Amino acid sequence: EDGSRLWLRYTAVDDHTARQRTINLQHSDAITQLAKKELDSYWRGPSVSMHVDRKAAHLKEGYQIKAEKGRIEICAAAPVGLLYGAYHLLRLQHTGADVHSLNVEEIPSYDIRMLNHWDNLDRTVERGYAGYSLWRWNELPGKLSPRYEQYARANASIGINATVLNNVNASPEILTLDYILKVKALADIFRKYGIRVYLSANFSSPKVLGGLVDADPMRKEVKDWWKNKVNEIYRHIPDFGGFLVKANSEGQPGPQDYGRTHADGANMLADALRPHGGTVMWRAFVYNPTQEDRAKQAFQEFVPLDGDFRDNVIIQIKNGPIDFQPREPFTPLFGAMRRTPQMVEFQITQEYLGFSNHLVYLAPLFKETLDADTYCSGAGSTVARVTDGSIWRQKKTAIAAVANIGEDRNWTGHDFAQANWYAYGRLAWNHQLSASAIAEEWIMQTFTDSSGFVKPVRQMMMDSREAAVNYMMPLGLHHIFAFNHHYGPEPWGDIQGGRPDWMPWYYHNADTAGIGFDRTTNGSNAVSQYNEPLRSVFNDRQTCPENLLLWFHHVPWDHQMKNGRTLWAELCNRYDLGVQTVREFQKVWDRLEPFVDKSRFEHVQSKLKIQTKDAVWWRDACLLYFQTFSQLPIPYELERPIHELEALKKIKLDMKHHN
Ligand code: BDP
Repeated sequence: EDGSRLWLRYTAVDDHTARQRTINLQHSDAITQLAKKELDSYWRGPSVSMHVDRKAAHLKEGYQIKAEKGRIEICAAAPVGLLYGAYHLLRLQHTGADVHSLNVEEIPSYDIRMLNHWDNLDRTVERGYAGYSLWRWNELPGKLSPRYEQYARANASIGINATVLNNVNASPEILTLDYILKVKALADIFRKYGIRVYLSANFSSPKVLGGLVDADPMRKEVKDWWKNKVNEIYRHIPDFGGFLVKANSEGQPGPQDYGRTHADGANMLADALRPHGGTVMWRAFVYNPTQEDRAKQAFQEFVPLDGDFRDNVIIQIKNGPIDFQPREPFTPLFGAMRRTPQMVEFQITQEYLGFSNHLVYLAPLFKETLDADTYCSGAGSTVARVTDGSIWRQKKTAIAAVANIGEDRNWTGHDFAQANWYAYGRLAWNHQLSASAIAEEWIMQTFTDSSGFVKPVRQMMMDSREAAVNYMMPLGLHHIFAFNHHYGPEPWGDIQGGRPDWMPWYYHNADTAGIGFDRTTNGSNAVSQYNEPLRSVFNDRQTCPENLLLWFHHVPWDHQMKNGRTLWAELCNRYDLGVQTVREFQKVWDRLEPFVDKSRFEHVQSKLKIQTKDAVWWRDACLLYFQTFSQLPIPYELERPIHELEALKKIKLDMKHHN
């Protein structure tokens, strides 16, 4: 057992079962054939007939399933809907559901349900913790790894229909003909699974590849270069999805290099893609080392451009205003641009959550953002509804997440990190699903359906994100990671002459008076970017949710929390609770040994050991360091630190960040 089968552990039906039922279809296209093949091989229930009904267009890529009188019918508006319907049936079968009486209608929450790979052409993966890239560029297009198809199947089984193959810090080389042909080879495999390929484009490509003097989006030569390039791509990949662009961000080139706006840059690409039906995902992850609070910059940059973007541009916005922290409020840009399609970008790879060493189930984090109310159009204007087209019409809706997939046999490094890929796909399909229900179906398909296993593991998963917040950055603390690799704690971190907005002190502001970032009307005034009532709620220390307190306020050490503790005592208790919760996870897991194969049992067991050690490291580092400001004892009922602060400061991890 090496974890490579993910949640797809269907066992082939025997001849006898196969003779009991038929799988009928009225179409012979490749996708419908594939749906039939999956059911022929693994379906143990009643006979199934599948048909495409073009009149059922409201289903988009969704489907209806009706089961009655010993027959099942799947109806969809497009063949891919039948494939998703087939996987729906197999999921029901493997989670022990009744399949004899069904009346299901599923319509996806988003049109484009996308993974972003931060994979470089040398096969390193930026922020990847599961080995080298899956894409063997050196072997493509001639040699095709069997994992390409397995990857596509896993994605299709949860409804993912789009993939960006290369890093947002994009090498221009991806747009050379050599690479286009390699990409085509992958696109040809993915197509059968309903997946379209997209690429990250480097804004300077016309200069670097085309030899033009610049990449100014208002110049005719530059526009023509992109048009020709896009036409060339579509000649080889007729269903190419479009471009993802990181521009004028962290050193990447962009339209502002030529005094142009983000809209000018995005529109130029949108115009080149439009005749082919392609889309531009233009990222809002922009910030500069200025006096302005980093958390405010994307909003300031993009809101004035509302209405300036073509309708095949979608602004791709990270869930939080800083950067995929263990907890952030939602980015206030959501809902602030009424005439511009927006989409959420999540991070599945655990850059800030213990890499592939920590068990952190991310669905609760994803849900927290999707369910957050922006109040942009009255109460109930959640981020989910702002982005899924139900508040403001948009031509196409989308959602993206940075993948955690690599060459490791188990795909994601940690066996439980598979659940984050799975959960993202399920939520992209249906953002109404609960984190707990998704965990449960994942566990049943990946391990076993014994309730003696499912219940405690589901609980452990559901508690895991809050545990990580507690032992890393409770009460709204953020970005106090070690420089560059972002694995361990480094609240003391400071580099002479380094960018302030990359230094932990910029974010925690600890001093003898207290700790936290004052983003109130007296401070950076980031609260003003939120709609009422949030603005007032966040602005007042008494009403600000305590889990975001130090995000919005600089709070005195003796501030009284709702439970009566002082801030300092609460901070100590939170860190300690994080450690104790992970110790509990170890106990839970060890007890479950009889339910799990040896290799996955031991693998997870050893990862939990690392997680527990790291949690203690985080707690000791943060409390000992912050204690130098608070000058207060760690409450005596709590476990004592086992490290010396000076020794912790000397830890240098050999983790290079490939950029
Ligand atoms: C940060 C990562 C960096 C990415 C950047 C981005 O540290 O490696 O390039 O985000 O999203 O989280 O562009």
